[in-house]
Amino acid sequence: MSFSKVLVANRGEIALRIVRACREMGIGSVAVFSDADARAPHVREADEAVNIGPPPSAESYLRGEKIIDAARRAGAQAIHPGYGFLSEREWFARAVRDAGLVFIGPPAEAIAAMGSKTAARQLAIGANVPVVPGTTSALKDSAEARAIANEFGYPVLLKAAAGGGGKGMRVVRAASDMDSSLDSARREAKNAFGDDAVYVEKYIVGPRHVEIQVLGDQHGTMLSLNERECSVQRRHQKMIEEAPSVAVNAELRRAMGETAVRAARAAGYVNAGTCEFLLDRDGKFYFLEMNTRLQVEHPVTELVTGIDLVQWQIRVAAGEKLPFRQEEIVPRGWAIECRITSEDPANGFLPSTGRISYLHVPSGPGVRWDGGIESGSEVGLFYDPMLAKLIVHAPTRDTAIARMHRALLELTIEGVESSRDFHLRVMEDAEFKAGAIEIQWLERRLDSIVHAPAPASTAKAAALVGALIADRDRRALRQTPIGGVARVESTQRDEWLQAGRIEGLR
Ligand code: MV4
Repeated sequence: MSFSKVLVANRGEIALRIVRACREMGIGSVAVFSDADARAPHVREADEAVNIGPPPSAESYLRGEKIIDAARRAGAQAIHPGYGFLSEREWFARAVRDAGLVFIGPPAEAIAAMGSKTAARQLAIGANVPVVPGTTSALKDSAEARAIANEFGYPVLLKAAAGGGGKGMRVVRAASDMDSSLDSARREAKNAFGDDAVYVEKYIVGPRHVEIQVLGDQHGTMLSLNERECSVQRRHQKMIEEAPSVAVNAELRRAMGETAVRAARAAGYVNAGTCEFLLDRDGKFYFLEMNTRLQVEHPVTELVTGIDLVQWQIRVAAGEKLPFRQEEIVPRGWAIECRITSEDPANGFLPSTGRISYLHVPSGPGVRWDGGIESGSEVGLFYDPMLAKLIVHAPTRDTAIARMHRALLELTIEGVESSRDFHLRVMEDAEFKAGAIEIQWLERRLDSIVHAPAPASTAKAAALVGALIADRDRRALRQTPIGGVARVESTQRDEWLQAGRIEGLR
């Protein structure tokens, strides 16, 4: 059994990713779109499209009942939620099922089981999955918090029970700070989640964020598709992900994979999911939470395992059996992903808006572009600033970094600021190249990375195109050894390339 038509309840690059999977599988696709997305690539590439309302998400992409209605009318048998929006709403998974449709994701019960962080910790402990030392129920007051903190010592971390994404989290370094920290954690948790329940954990210093992709079918198979290294993040937004992780050897990979599979099984999990871990400096790992959806960074896993996660999500949702054995799933080569966002790194990553006046997408060996934009796209403030993901695959980490650097040099985005130059600087960074990264690395190094000598901005190159090229030409000629070839710095080449493309456009 397979589906003949799937509705894609999302937008941007992930909607297009799912439409592409459907097309390769001979499955019809139905896009949904807000008024702001009428001309978006995900709409054009789908077989059919249904308008679901005005630009604000609350009036369009979050309107579950409208989306289910659109699926019914279009004759789709299943709904793929992508990530974000409705993907981890228990009520939506349930409503899809109650409408006689298939939710391409885990059962509503599994979403619920992992939704509360304290419940997920209890479930993990019951499944013999290591968690950070701490409580599994909400704190009564700061006296209780201090008593517990005394047991395993400071610093400790207060976390929102309903939390995720770092909201309602406070590091407490001394007993004297407990009162005020607990107050502010509760306030933030109440605001963000409508629930002020807070619990306490030992604070792990300098860990990496390593997550395990799992994939399960409806017949009892649950596989680990191994790890992703996601430590390069800023304010809980991942910027760069890779697979495998330099910190994980075959033995640790097996141990973390078996642990993730146990956690997933304990939650009654089916379909694709991710167990997040902290990996400390001693190689000890602790389960944090499970993301009950397809993740942004799934392509790095696809490239090193050769398994198309979106296609297998669809197949297992239709009842197919996974044909892989755990022993066959061995990482091949190295994959890196850079999230290309419409943010201005030089300006505190301020979101940038406007019309993409020019887009040149990298290509060549080992390069994958998962994008949701094209020349002419309007970038507004209604949705997430991620425009595209640039993903590379190469035999080793060093060659993957070189390949990503090369691909980023090929990328030109005109009309909005983007994170491109930031990613170029990271690929040139000695610590990044050495793999010496942990969850605080980027925030510690951000200033030096953003203010590293960068290629002149594309806009400047465009404005100065004539004089610039003449000037550079003269300099290059001066640098030419007699009888030799001028050596051209990559930043110079970058300016020329970009200026040339823009000039060609005129
Ligand atoms: C932690 C931690 C250190 N010790 N728990 C951040 C969001 C939530 N998913 C869990 N988080 C953390 N929990 C203990 N006991 C550090 C973080 C953390 C973090 C984790 C993963 C990825 C990025 C992070 C950035 C800052 C803090």
